[in-house]
Amino acid sequence: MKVLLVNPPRSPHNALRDHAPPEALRFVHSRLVGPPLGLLTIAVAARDDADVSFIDLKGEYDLHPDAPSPADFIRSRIQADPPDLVGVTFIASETPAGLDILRAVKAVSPGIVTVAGGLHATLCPEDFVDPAVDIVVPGDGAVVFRNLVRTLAAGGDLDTVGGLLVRDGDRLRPTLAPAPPVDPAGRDFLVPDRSYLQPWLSTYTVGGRPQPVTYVFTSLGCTSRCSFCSIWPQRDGAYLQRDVDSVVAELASLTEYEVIRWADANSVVDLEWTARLLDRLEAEGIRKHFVMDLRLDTAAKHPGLIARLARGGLKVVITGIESPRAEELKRYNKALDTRSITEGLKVFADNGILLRANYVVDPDYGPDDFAALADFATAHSTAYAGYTILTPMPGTGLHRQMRPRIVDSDLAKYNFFNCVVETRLPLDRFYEEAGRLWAIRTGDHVIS
Ligand code: B12
Ligand code: SF4
Repeated sequence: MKVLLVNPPRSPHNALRDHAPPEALRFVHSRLVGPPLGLLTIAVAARDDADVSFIDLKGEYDLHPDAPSPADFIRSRIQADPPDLVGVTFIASETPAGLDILRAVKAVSPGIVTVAGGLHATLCPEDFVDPAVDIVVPGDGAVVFRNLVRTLAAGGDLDTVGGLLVRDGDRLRPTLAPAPPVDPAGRDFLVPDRSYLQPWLSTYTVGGRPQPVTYVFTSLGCTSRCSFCSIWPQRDGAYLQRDVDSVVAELASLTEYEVIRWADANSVVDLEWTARLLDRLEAEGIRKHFVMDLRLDTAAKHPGLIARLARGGLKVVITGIESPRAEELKRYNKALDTRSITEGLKVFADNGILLRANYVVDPDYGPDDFAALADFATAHSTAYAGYTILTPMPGTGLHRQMRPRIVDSDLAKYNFFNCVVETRLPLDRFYEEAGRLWAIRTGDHVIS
C-alpha cells in the first residue's frame, strides 16, 4: 500500500500587499513559513501499514518558483510513481488548490483513493462533495486515518472504519461504524515526523537567518471564543494540553532547529503547567529561541512569569490587540481592555521581548475609523504590527452573521489579506487605507 500526502501551495491572493505603499510592503506577509504538523502526524499514523511519501508544495514553490502548476506537478509525480491513496490537508484559502490536486490525481488514475482532512474539511465537509474526493476525515484524524489505511491494505470494508465521511453519489455519508474516541494531545499524540520535510528544509527560514525554524504544538484548541476565529470551533471549544514530558522530549529531539514557534492558539493558559515546563527545560539544559502567541492581559497580570519565560528563551511574542475600541472587542467577543494592553506592552518591552501585534480591520471602516486605529497603533506601537481584514471564515459564528454581506465566495481569498464582504469605502480606497497601516511600527526589526 502506497500513500502520498500533499501539503497544498499558499494562495496567491493578497490584495493588502497589492495596495500597500512601498514603505509598508516589506512588512505585509507574503510567505509564512512553518511545518504542516497535522499532515506530518498523519504520515506517522499511516506508516506501519503503508509506504508513505510526502510533497510539500509550499516548500517546492519556494525552492522552484517556476515549477509547473500544482495539478501538472502532481500529475507527473503520480504517473512516475502511482500511489494507492492521496491525502491532502485543507485550510479555507488552500481549498481550491487542494481540490485541483485531487482532481489531477483522479484524471490520471480514477482508482486512487483520495482523502481530504484538516481544519476546513472538519468545519465544512460539504465543500468536499466533489467527484474528486472519495473520503473526508473530519477532526483529529490520525487514529481514523490509520484504521482507514489498514483496512484498505487488507481489502476490507470502509463501513467498518468509524469516523469517515464517504462519497455516496452526490453526497457524503458517515460510515456505519461509530467514530473512535480520540485524544490527540494525550494518549493518541504522535510526534510529527519533520524528516519528511528534508527536501525543502532550506526554505524553512525566516528573517534572513540560515537556520531552519519549526513549530511545536503544546496544546490544541482554545479556551477563548472570539467570534471571527476558526480555532475553537475546529475542536468544538475543547482545549487539550500535552503533558510536559512529551513536550520536553519533542523539543530535545529537534536538534537542527534553533528557533521554535509554539503553534498554540495561546501559549500560556495553565500557569502551573508553564512553570513546570520551564523547570524541566532548565533541568535538561534545553536552550532554544521561542516565539509564542501570548495575550497582553496574561503579561499584565503575570509579569514574573513573562520575565521567567524571557530567561528561558522567549524572544518574540505574537499578540492580538484586534481593536482599540471596547465596542468592537465586545462584538468580537475578545476580552481585553485598554489598561491590560498598555500594561502588557510594557511588561514585554521591559523583558526585551520583540512584539508583533495584530489588529483586525473591519470592512465597515470609514476614514475616521482608519484614523482612530492609526492613532492608537502609533501610540502603542510595537516592533511589528499586522492589520488583517475581518474575514468571515466558513464554519465560524461570524460567517453565519455576515453571510448576507459576502460578495466574494472564492475560498482562495479567505486568508485575512483580502476583503470578501462589501466595504463602506470604495474597495481600492479601503485596501489603500489598510495597506498604509502596515507601516506603523517601531524600530527596524523584520521578523516576518
Ligand atoms: C502551523 C500553521 C501554519 C503553517 C503550516 C501550514 C501548512 N499546512 O503548511 C504556516 C506557517 C505555513 C501557516 C500559514 C498560514 N496559515 Co496557518 N496556522 C498554523 C497554526 C498556527 C497551527 C496549525 C497546526 O499545526 N495545528 C496542529 C495540528 C496537529 O492540527 P491540524 O493541522 O488541524 O491537524 C490535525 C487534523 O486537522 C487532521 N488533519 C490535518 N490534515 C489532515 C490531512 C489528512 C489527509 C487527514 C486524514 C487528517 C488531517 O489530523 C491532524 C492531527 O490531529 C494554526 C493556528 C492554530 N493554533 O491552530 C494556523 C491556521 C491553521 N492558519 C491559518 C491561516 C489563515 C494561514 C494563512 C493562510 C494566513 C495567515 N494569516 O496565517 C497562512 C498561509 C498563507 C501564507 N501566505 O503563507 C488559519 C486557518 C483559518 C481557516 N479557517 O482557514 C489558522 C487556524 C490560524 C488562524 N488565526 O485562524 N499556518
Ligand atoms: S482569536 Fe486567539 S484567543 Fe480568540 S478564540 Fe481564536 S485562538 Fe483563541
